[in-house]
Amino acid sequence: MKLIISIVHSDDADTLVRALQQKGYRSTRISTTGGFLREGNATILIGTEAEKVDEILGIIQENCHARTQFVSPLPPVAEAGELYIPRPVEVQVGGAIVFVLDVERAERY
Ligand code: 2BA
Repeated sequence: MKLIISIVHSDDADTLVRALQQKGYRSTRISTTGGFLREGNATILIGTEAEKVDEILGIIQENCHARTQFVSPLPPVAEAGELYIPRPVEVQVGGAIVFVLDVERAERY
């Protein structure tokens, strides 16, 4: 048994969960926040048999898209009279960050 943890853009999460459901895969969506951008994203947990992992990774890849976002860096400590003009920095986010973990035991009561 494996646990797939996938961090995706909030806008892709519903489509991904629906696509998984259509193929018969159960999932759980958690609302999370990225440490760098400090913006909302979504973490999708999928418990599955080891032989299904590749198909699920394919579904994630199909439904999650990379995006470019701009971050405004924090202003440095400025001397009196200095003018700081922030220049947004471009970062590429996603499509999806995926971790595949071994599950020692899974039960459903
Ligand atoms: P954030 O931490 O908000 O990061 C958003 C994007 O900012 C990242 O996209 C990356 O392109 C950039 N970035 C992150 N840290 C950076 C840094 N120290 N310097 C420069 N640029 C940086 P992704 O790599 O696609 O990550 C998307 C989201 O996936 C992340 O949102 C975070 O929530 C999660 N994530 C990524 N790598 C992770 C990891 N190793 N462990 C746990 N969560 C991770």
